[in-house]
Amino acid sequence: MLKFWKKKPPAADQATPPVPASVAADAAATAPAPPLDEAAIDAIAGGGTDIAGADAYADDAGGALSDGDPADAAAAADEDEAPARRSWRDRLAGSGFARGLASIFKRHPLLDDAFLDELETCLLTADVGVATTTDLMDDLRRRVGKREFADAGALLDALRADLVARLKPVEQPLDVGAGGRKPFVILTVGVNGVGKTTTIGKLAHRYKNEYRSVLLAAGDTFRAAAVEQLQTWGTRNAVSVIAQGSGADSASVIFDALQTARSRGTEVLIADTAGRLHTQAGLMDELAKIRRVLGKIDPEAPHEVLLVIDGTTGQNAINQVRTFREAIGVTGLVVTKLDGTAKGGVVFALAREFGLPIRYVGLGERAADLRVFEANAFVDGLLPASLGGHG
Ligand SMILES: Nc1nc2c(ncn2[C@@H]2O[C@H](COP(=O)(O)OP(=O)(O)OP(=O)(O)O)[C@@H](O)[C@H]2O)c(=O)[nH]1
Ligand SMILES: [Mg+2]
Repeated sequence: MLKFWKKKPPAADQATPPVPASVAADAAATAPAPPLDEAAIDAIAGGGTDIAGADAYADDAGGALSDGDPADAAAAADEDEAPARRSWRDRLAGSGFARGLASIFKRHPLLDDAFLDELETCLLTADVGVATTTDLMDDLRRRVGKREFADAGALLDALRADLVARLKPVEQPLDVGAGGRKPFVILTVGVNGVGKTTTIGKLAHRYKNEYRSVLLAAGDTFRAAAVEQLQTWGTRNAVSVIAQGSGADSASVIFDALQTARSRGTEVLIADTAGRLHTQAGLMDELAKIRRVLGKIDPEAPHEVLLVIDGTTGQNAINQVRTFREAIGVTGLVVTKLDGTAKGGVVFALAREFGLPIRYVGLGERAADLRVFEANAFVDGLLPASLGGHG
């Protein structure tokens, strides 16, 4: 558990270390612009200077249609109701949470105290949170007392409906075409190892499938391998990656990328950042700097700050949201690794505590495993109606 703690976190308040020569050479070939300090960025933002070497980038916009309605068709095919639902179920059925629930319904055909107690324990163990679990169980116990449910199937229906109702308010998909912003800038943030870079790769894949032009910014200048990891996703999806060489400053990489995206008319810019803990004041300050610097080109950028949460994290996710919200503001969440975890209940805890939109969830490591969050499909994946002997 708590995978992100396993990675050795970078020393607190440390300045960005230089990138090794091999990566630097690779990155420099892609984007030779030198690191910028904020004064230089001010000068550039004011003067509208073009970035040196921007022409050298491969043109990912080739063939991309800004107003392409075929995108809807492709997206619709991808999100087609029945297969999408099956896929949620396939992915979530193996999770510890879903298996725990399935086992309770199988072993307790009668709605007795043992059944209710086990259900309560399962919800708590899965990190649904004490407050939500108490609400849910008080309601179910009251209704069982009034003999409202004929059998476990009827109770399951009520539980499913209640869970969906709790998640519906945070089912707010991200519309990167909204407001005609070009580019729509997404900044991804989160603690170490939660799945930021992987999520960016998956998003690039998704938006390309919607015939949008996409550019990625390698704003994680902290770990050399991070640039390579993003470049691999870029190559896989035929999307350019803006990176800088040795000693790069994260804000300047993302600033460069925004300038490039503007000059190319790119529709979506997604920026990676280094994983950071709330105790690393220097790294948290860096996020504020990124926001300031982007604001010099587009006062509304970033248009979306996506906080990526590891679904196996448990209640610690609540602290993470709080900290990042204070440091940079968060407009949407991505909950990853919901496949195979016993802790997927954190989604309910997050919904209750913050009401922040859950934009996407990660149901596996492949590009297609990032799903737009849907309350119905999520609950159906955890608790199929068939568990209660129905349908
Ligand atoms: N099973 C599963 N694994 C995932 C998912 N999303 C990401 N991962 C895996 O989680 C690990 C960490 O992912 P990264 O994308 O490198 O995480 P990160 O937040 O960028 O990490 P840092 O840059 O080190 O902070 C990788 O092995 C990913 O394949 C998911 O939805 N399901
Ligand atoms: Mg990363």
